Amino acid sequence: MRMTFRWFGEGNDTVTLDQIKQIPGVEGLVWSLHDVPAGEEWPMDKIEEVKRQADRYGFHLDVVESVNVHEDIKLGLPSRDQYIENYKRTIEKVAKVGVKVICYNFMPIFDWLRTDLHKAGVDGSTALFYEKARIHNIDPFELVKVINQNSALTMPGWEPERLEHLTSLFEAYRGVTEEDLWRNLEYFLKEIVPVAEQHGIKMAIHPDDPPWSIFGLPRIITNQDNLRRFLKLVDSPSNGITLCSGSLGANPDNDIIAMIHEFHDRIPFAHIRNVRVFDNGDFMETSHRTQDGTVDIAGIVKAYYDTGFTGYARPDHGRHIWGEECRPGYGLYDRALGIMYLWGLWDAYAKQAGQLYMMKKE
Ligand code: DNO
Ligand code: MN
Repeated sequence: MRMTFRWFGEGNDTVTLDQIKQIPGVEGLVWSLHDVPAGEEWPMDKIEEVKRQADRYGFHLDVVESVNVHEDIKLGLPSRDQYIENYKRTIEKVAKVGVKVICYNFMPIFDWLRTDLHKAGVDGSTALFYEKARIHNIDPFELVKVINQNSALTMPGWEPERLEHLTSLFEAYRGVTEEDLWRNLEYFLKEIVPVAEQHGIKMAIHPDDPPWSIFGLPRIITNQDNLRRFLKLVDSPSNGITLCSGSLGANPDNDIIAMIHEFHDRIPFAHIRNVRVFDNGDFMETSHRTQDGTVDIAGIVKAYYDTGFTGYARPDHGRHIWGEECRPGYGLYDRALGIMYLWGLWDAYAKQAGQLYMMKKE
């Protein structure tokens, strides 16, 4: 397991590289060019700038999260070909700074969605929260109004200019079925996976979060059967999964341990985090500790250990603790605690197997 930490870039993150450097066992930054709109080719000078920053600290940039997919690709519009060409050029460019894995998602319109970014827990921390009934009762065409009235309902990772186009985006998706989305995903993969292969890069799709349809939009990367179908669309090591235990874990029917055992050679990147799912379908993000949520983190780390996982991992979201002000879900403290929990589990399994090696005396 090669530990990484997501960093949103200079001036775009409250967490500094000095701080990340002191978290035990973190080798690399999970990065992106967050100011380049989806669909555009990434400029080489901006990529090199991140590379220089990482080099100063000895961090690798092996994992990009995300190169976002333009909506026209997901919609299968004729204009997709130009956006796919741009995507290929971006793959070629990030390969030049050593990238090995590109995380992306194929969710229509929204990335992860929550109803409360600062829901208070009993211990005084706050965390991301999803109230199922609230989302399910919203008519998509009323959504823009709701967002304007209630800033708590936000779409992280969203550029404001896209929000303005929400109504027309919903119009565009009218009548787009899950099967259409599968077809459009297959078309995209058949174009880009060969380019990724040529550059030694593994594409790694992130599951839908939450893993079910919202606002009537199709969502397909949601469960074990669909992940199996996904991997068969293009049967190549460069067509892989970012296995996110928190996203998939929001549906208690998902057996993430079984997924690791079935798909282990196609998981180049692991997001490990816990959520607590309530009986009414609401869920709250928690600490990484197994007992704090409904996702068996200890079992998941064991499954990675037992399958000889050598890919990249990161703690996914964390709570906001000790008064930290940060990007929702992306503070320093709880993610650092999460990393130590993951290492604790991993090292205990390694020790048990007689494979935990100490530092050599100099
Ligand atoms: C949620 C996060 C996601 C992820 C993107 C990847 O679990 O990890 O926001 O970054 O979906 O494209
Ligand atoms: Mn994730």
